[in-house]
Amino acid sequence: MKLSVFHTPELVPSQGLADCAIAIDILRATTTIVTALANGAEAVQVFADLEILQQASAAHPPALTLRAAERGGAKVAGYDLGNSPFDYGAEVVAGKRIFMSTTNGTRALAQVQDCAVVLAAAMVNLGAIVQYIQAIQPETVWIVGSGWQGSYALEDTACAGAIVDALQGELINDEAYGAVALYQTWRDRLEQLFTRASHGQRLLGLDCAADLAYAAELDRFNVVPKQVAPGILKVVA
Ligand code: 3SL
Repeated sequence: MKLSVFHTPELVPSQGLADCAIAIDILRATTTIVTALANGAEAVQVFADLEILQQASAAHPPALTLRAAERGGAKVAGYDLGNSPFDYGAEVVAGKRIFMSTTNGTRALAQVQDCAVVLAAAMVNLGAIVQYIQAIQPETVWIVGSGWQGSYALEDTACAGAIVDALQGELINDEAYGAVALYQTWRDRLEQLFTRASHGQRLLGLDCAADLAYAAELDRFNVVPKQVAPGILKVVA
């Protein structure tokens, strides 16, 4: 198994596709997507653009629809949900389709949506993702961090490193080695790492300390979000 890590969606090769792509946005989009699906959401459908989200969600039965949007860490006015995993309890999301747009995480998913298998990973479902990859044995795997507006994010790379570390495949690029080293250095202090990260600092400024602790928790859920149609993620049966 050939494992490549890309720190941001912009660094994903423009030529060729991987057999499997894993998108990561620890703070907080993929942590929240995993939570929504674990709590019974029918699907999460992701959009880079809010206008397209509005059009697509208008065609879905209103009683089964929730609109979620975040910009700059805050919920966008007029939307049902923001991007905190604490917004996505079973009493809110069960049976609903979440139409979601976030600053970076949904862009990472969009960037790899043509790969044969597309998954969303976070620390909260790390073990489930590793087990799934081990079961399907793709030849090439891209692990893609969302970063923050085109730049590197420590927390996404730490999760990428945890996945590479567990899979023990062939490391294809320097980023994969760097990611493993970062994870091995911080594996017992992930919450501290997230607190030092620039986006962690941004979220602390928005009073989201609990979200950082939540995102650092390993294996809270045994759930694998998988793309079933472009931009639509459901739980792997
Ligand atoms: O950039 C994103 O996709 C978000 O996860 C950012 S935030 O954590 O909601 O600020």
